[in-house]
Amino acid sequence: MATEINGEYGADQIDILEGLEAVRKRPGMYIGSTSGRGLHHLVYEIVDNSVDEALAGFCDTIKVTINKDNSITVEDNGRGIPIGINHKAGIPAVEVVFTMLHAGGKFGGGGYKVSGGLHGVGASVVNALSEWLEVTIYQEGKVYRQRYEKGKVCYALKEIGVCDPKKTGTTVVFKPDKTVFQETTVYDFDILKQRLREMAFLTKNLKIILCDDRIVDEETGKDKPLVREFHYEGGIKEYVTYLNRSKTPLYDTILYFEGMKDNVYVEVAMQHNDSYTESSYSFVNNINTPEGGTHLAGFRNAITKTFNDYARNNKLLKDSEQNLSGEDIREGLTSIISIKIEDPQFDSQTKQKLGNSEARGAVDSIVSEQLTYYLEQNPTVAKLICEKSILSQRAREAARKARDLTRRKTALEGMSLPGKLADCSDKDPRNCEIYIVEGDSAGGSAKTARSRATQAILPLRGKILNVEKARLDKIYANAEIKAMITAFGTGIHDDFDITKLRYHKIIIMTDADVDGAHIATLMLTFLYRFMPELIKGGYVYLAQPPLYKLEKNKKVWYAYSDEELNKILTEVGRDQNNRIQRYKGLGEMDPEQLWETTMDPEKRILLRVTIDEEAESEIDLTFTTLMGDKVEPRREFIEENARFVKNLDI
Ligand code: TTJ
Repeated sequence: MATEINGEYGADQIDILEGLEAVRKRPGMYIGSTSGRGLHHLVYEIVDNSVDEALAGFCDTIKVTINKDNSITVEDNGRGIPIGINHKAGIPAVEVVFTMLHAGGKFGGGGYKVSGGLHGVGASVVNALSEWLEVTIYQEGKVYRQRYEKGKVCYALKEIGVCDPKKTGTTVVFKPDKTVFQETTVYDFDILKQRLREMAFLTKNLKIILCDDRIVDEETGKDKPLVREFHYEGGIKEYVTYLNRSKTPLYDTILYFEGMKDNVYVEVAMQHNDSYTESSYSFVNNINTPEGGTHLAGFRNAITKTFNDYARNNKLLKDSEQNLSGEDIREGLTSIISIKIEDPQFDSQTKQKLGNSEARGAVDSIVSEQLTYYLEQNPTVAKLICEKSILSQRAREAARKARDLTRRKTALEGMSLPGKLADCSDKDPRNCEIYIVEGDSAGGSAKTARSRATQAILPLRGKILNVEKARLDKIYANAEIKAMITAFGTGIHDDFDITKLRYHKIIIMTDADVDGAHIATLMLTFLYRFMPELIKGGYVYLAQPPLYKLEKNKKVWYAYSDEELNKILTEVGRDQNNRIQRYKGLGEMDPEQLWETTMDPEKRILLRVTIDEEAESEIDLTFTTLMGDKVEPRREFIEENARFVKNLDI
């Protein structure tokens, strides 16, 4: 390898700078946005380069550090970015990497660039959007460095010292430019943790370390870095184990299929659990594809066909019985489909759905062939899955009949709203809100308190059905669920129509205690599983009733947390005659108080429920953890708190 270092710049440099200027002019075009999301993408763009080196077989450890000043250090033990002159550009290859815009795809010869952050734009974009960036390369016993500011070279690549010739690798430190990332330049440990863990799952045997150097021990005042290590020998097999960790698996093994066909590398891991919902996550070149695409279609086709063949051949399904549907076979299935492909094509609209047709065929044939063999070798597992699917088929049939019945009924009798609903008079959904209230007594107070024109009240009795633990037929037969569906007006599943939504705010109002939080979670689970569009569209809110009422000299204060109570007490003085009332539930408030504290649009606080799409696999876990029957993970979660709820003041 050439080690000559060139400090001269050719005419090409001009174009290069113009390239990076374009990135600074329109950063959103390159990294999606300049919000917190874009800020975190910078890290993924850099880490992806090291992951590529790991996939090529030359790197097994990547360390990411959030430094005290919110700059980021990424270091790997790969071969080190080449420092020799790139003859086309006339500058060292490393400088090409950081200063020339790459359209992605091939670079540096040999192999192909596999991973690539959401936008796969590369290191030069990160460089352009950084106040400064420094790269250090360890190669053949020497250490090289170059620094850039806002994408511009500060000095030519230089040798800065020597190192153990056995040490090789690349270290990049960058500080995001606050004039670009105006919303925030503070990194969120949990967001990085989430994605880096996912990357480690997707690349077996790669160790990724995340370190937060900002943390200081409260007692001693000394630095106390927070460190997390992700290293999975089993790769996506361990991912499935992780996703099923708070569920009860139907059988012990994780089914795993792997192969290469038509230049598509396919890896699939799957295991059923005893629940009724499917959790499938698909990836292309380590990027999540929430909308699926041809690879997912190939997988679904393969398992539907293979299980039906198996069930017929082994007389688990009689000749007179219908084929199992894909949904039946996927009931309670947790799966990861990960493919690597040279030239991924994403659908033009969402850019999230894979379009390559060779991916469909490759996944289909690899899974069909290996699953058929597996089922023949493991009849006990095969039978368990088929029996579960047959039960699902029967429940689905019963549910369909129940739905048809209600459809016919509504067609005959016209849309009849649930009896317990106190509807509002305004008919424009944009002005209307519906409060889903726990318990009849709180419901009664809310009905008196409400503003009749725009606020509707639907009281629900006690705990609502846990849809994670019930089959469809039982869910559709549940009175509380039926009441919600008819009140919303949107229909459900195939019939779902958001334009028929009768209220643009759906507000869940429960007691401010553990039981109330549990009921709210049950409702959110139902909404997330059956009408996710309502959550994704931002129509779902949580009301925030106060915890305390404080009276002094005929004046009244309400506190929504212990912290707030203390603050008020400090302000008004902690006298004897303070009257502090702790609300045990909504039922203890009279209608005026309920209006004033929780329902008055002028004064109330609402939390809007949102879904972080990049963390959907974790949300799934959130629900199963809260709703499932394993006690330990549940306690952990309650301590960690909900990450799918974001604050919004109205
Ligand atoms: C490319 O092919 C020849 C041998 O070196 C390969 C390479 O560039 N490997 C590589 C790049 N390892 N690590 C990187 C890298 C690491 C970071 C942190 C950032 C960037 C832009 C690249």
